[in-house]
Amino acid sequence: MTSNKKLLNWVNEVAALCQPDSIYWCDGSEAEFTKMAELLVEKGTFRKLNASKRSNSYYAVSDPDDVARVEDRTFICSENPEDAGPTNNWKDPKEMKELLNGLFKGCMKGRTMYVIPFSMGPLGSKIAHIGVELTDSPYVVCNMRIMTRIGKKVLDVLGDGNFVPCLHSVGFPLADGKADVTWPCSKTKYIVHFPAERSIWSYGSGYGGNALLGKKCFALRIASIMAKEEGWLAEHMLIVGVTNPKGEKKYIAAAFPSACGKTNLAMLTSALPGWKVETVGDDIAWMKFGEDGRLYAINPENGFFGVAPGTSMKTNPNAMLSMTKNSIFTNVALTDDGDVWWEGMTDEKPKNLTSWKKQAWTPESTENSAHPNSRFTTPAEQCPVIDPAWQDPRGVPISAILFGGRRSNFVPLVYESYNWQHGVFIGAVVSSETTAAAKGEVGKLRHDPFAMLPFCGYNMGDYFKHWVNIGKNAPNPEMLPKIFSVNWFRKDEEGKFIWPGYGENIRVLSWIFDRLNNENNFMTTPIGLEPIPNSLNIDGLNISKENFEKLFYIDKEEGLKEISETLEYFSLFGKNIPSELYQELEAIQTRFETTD
Ligand code: TSX
Ligand code: MN
Repeated sequence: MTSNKKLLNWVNEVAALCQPDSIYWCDGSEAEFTKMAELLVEKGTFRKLNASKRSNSYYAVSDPDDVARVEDRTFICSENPEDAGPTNNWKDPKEMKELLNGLFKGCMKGRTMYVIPFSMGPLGSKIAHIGVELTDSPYVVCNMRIMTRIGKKVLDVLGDGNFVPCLHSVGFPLADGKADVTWPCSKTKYIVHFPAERSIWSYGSGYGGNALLGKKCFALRIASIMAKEEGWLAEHMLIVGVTNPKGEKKYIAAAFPSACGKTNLAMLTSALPGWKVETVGDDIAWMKFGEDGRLYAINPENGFFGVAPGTSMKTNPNAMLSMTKNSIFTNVALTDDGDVWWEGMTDEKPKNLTSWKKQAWTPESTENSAHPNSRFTTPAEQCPVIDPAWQDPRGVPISAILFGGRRSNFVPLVYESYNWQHGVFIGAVVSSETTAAAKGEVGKLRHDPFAMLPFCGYNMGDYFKHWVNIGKNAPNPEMLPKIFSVNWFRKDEEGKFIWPGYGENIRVLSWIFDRLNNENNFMTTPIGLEPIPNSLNIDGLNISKENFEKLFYIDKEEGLKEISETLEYFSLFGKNIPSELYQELEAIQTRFETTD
């Protein structure tokens, strides 16, 4: 299948270490997917869903201890601990290799080792990169076939070229006749990145971002390191195309922390007539300067791995319509007629369900029927509003970058940065209130710079510097995207959301669109450029004048408090924080002190 020496040698080395019973090279065909899915049905991992409800779709539940990314078990093993920085776990690469070699020794006994060549990005795109995942999990193979482009066609493009080696094991060997379980995994978990050799080793988990190594491990952590070294950007961003009633189209990238509705914004149904939003990607953007000096973005993924609860025909009809076939559902609930359900899918709850914990469930049950982090895996091409250019190898030209979080106060509905460097500051100070979807206290403000906190593969201070440098080294500074901050989540005194959000967010996108055409629809404030009165279209919205003003009100006292808190946060990164960010902080302070 390949004569790539590095690949053949590595597969042999890993086989000698992990001792699988057999090795299987994935060709990526439909027939192969079907065979693998049937194998998983036989093992009891998959259940085929009712084909008259959802054709060619499968249902899985995980071990209750293997339901989410394990950030405390995630490591960046750079030579120098400072290169991992204060926001990552670090261990000496030699020590870590020794530890992992111990764990991986014989870990695939009694299993097949699958070789999955995959491309992050359209095959042959100059912005795309190739990886190869070795895994003992057929569940991973099925999900990788939806989430990335896999198989023979990737080996053809790879030729003798280089790739990112991604080694994965569920850490549950079947030695000496040990019986398998429906969701094999291990209590011991390690998600490890080696920046020097650009490789990934993942042990003990079969779930999502821990196991589908093309996504968070490669396309964000390793790619962010490659991007810094090579002068491009690997970001936790959705990409959308927005068309106005005149038929003008612009592409926008946007970074939001988890549970802020990235997938919903990526597939937004416009509440304003004549406006249209189309999806390029919902999670990751790789961006490089084109020959014309503009920043071009690709979605390195091939599918959506979305959080199911809260997704409905009301909140995101395009996501619901995407997953009607050829999809995998993990940790949602199962209906009596062999379909899936989750909290928030319908107003009325089904009378009987089997919960993700395999227990009988009724509306009277106190526990959720679906795990809060339960997921759908579905092909991007099935999205009814997928953008015509979503697979364009050149990428799409980005005109604006949005940063947002969940903030009940202080941060206005929308404002624009004064310039690129100020925009980098806005990205660096993103913080978001925690939700019930994650462990820990609810409603607590957490910093999540650029929504990259768990995903930056190097020192976050150096990452800020890289963003500053992208602006300084831009081939044509005039062509840089404009940078905006958005916040759908501001609340009134009664704790109610002021802004209706969802499809109405097109009103904010339309104001941004006009700014991109250099319309004079803004006024200056200490923190940035806000819409002038009447420039944001709220026709037909049931929102009082006072509440509308509250959406944009900037309190000086709160502002000064934010500044001192930000100073404290920056000090965490010591000398790695670029001086440019301190300049921006000072400029904001001065603007606050000179306005009343
Ligand atoms: O995704 C969301 N978006 C972006 C949509 C394109 N959510 C869900 C966040 C959790 C994933 C939102 N929640 C948004 C939003 O814009 N806004 C809100 C807050 C909100 C919630 C409920 C209402 C209004 C606002 N309900 C009613 O007004 C009836
Ligand atoms: Mn994400």
